[in-house]
Amino acid sequence: MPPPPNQSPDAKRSIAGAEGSTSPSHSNSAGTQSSLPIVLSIAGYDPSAGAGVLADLKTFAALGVYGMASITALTIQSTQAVRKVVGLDPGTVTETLDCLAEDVRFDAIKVGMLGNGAVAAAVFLWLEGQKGVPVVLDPVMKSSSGKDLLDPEGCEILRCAGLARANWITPNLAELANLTGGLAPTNREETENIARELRRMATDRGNPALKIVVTGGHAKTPDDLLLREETYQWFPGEWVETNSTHGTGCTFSSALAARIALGDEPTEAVEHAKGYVTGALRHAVPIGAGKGPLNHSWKKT
Ligand code: PXL
Repeated sequence: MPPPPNQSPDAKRSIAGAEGSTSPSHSNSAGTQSSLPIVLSIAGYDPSAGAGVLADLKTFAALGVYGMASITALTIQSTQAVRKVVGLDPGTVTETLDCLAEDVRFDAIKVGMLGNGAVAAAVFLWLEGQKGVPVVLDPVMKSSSGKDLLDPEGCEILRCAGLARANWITPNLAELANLTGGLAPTNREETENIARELRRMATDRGNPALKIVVTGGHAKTPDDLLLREETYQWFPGEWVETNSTHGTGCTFSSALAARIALGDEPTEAVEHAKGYVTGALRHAVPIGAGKGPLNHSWKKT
């Protein structure tokens, strides 16, 4: 049975939560009543809540969408390092996703850490049943402390099924290099060239409309590049001096998914997501002895 519609898909929605409204429904631009957009995160579990589904849910709440989360892998970690990754059984992941999809229709889906090839294959197979739902793929491969968060088979699935299905992909510089099989870019021109190569790979897989956001957060000039169709657009970033950077990529991709669900145009969505992450970095306070989390609730503080 198809799930009930939540709201008209193309309605531009107000940001209920971010504006402080507690109302579960609000008017869209057409003046009709619509409910809260629903955004699903398919990602890993970080018990320190800086990254993974917990960070995603905090981001969704801050940006005024209703978040759901299906876990792909457990990690054993604190702010200091990832000690261990425990992948979930792919059948459990599919069952969870089916269970949710029988109940609601998603306005956007964010895919983050997948852990291994078996889970990645199950997720992209399931996504075949989610036609028309925008998918933001954060191609998570390694933790900032250097632990593998995806096995080689999983990386290959990102390059094939991932590039074929995603509407958006948000690699950082290292992930861009890994996906395209080369070196990480060191300047804007190289970033544009490698992003073009990634787009060519997506086009070869029948997906020329893939929007690529290369996040430069790890560079001293943390500018982001949006490549869509043949157009390159740079979003200048502000360097924030802080040790609280754990989960920056997760937060950016889930903020992007939230803004897409709210009806933003691509440029607007990237601007809003980047602004949200910058604010969350600027308002972060030290937590733990390692790389601490962002302050996801900064809009309320
Ligand atoms: O930041 C990448 C990342 C994504 N997802 C989970 C993580 C991490 C990094 O540690 O633990 C669950």
